[in-house]
Amino acid sequence: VQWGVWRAGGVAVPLAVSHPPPELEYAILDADASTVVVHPSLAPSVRSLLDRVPIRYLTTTEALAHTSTLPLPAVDESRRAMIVYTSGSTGRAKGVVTTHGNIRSQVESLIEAWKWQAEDHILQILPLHHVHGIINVVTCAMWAGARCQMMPKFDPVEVWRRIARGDLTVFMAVPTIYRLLIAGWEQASVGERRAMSAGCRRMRLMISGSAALPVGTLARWKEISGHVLLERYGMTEIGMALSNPLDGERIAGTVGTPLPGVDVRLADETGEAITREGIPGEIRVRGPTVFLEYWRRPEATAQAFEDGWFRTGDMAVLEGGRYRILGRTSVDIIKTGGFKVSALEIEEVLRAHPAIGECAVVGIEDPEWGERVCVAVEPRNDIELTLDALQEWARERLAPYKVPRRLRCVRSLPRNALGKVTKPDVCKLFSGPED
Ligand code: MLC
Ligand code: AMP
Repeated sequence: VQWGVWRAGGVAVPLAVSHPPPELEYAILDADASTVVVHPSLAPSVRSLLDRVPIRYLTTTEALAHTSTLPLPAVDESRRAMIVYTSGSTGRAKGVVTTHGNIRSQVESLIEAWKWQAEDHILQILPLHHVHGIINVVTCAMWAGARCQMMPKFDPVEVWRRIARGDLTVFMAVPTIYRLLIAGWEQASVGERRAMSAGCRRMRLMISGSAALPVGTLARWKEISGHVLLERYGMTEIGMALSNPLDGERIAGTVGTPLPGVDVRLADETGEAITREGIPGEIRVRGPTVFLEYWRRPEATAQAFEDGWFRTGDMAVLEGGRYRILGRTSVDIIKTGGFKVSALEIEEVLRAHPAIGECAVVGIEDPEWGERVCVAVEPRNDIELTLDALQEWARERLAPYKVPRRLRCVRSLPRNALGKVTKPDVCKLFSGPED
């Protein structure tokens, strides 16, 4: 569907199959979609959503049966190609617009750096509404003429079964997935383990990204698979920017050097470039891989750049010519299972709950998920609130990975002298044992 939309000169907006109706509706309306194409299995829920809005609706079966003889337009590289929705530190999710030229640059950079070939064979296990799955895996594979096998939902047992067959050459995942695969390997019998590890050894490349790869996960994966995971760093707005080398030493805890065609630098608070090693700064990125705009948000687009450089909001330091990520400039951005979520966006939705007076969402460090979404609540009118009830309510309104995993009810949230909630103190509320 995506490549058909592109050939017809349209803009493709990948949606998440896991999202509840309010999240889908937000993206469909915000993107000004003219047509929604859905697989028949998802048709009932999406159809009812579109009853209220005049949008053309097609199932994939209908789309395939539709044979048009209209001539295809010439598609200019500067034309908009894709909008991917991403959470930021302000307001609701923003649509990141990339042009055909941006996508070509992102893909060519990875094909060169990681030497994609037509003989490659990758298993696609990631969600398709984010760049890791849709650009790094699917688009790179198709561009290289490689084979891309789609797995609709990640399942560690099924992934290991496919790896053990021994015909995959490249694998890409987020750190949480490697953790889940390690747990799957450890539960297998000795014979199964041998076949699983042998399947890994037949691959030429295994990559981790989208969140910090814990050094322990890297070490354990090496014991199991024989691979030192290639860790790289990217973002929806810029595609991939930094990568450990394909050939040469991969250093644990670092994300390597700029990818081909990507300009990267560190900047201090005044925007001045930092050239000395060991001094922390914000990662800034420039070049043809960088997105065009946030859809219909010219102010947010303007604020995201300084002197032509995109401000990532990630802090890093240079060590021996390689970048080490230190964290983010905003406490309100949470990375959980490789998904970026906004604390402010979740708070806004939760405030509509009848038992919530005020709330504060934080990301609490977690060995498996990177961070877990946790919420501290001031109950409204002393109505009792349980985590189960809150989750059930939230699942109907928020993507599954935005649903809080822990809840603390407090008489009043920690605040500073100006009455502003202090998030570091909110984090401390979760330092005790789980409920
Ligand atoms: C799920 N669970 C979580 C959770 N998500 N617990 C805590 N935090 C989370 N975020 C729990 C559920 O409650 C459930 O528990 C169990 O895990 C299984 O739930 P699930 O919904 O079936 O999870 P699953 O589908 O297995 O999802 C896990 C995952 C997924 C790791 C496969 O998070 C994933 O696909 N992550 C990849 C995200 C990604 O592609 N990001 C790229 C963004 S682009 P119980 O107890 O009920 O069993 C980007 C740029 C770049 O970042 O650089 O790439
Ligand atoms: P997204 O906005 O969903 O595209 O997520 C991009 C963010 O993921 C970046 O801004 C980083 O915070 C984070 N990220 C991506 N790769 C890495 C990595 N290798 N190490 C640490 N953080 C990463």
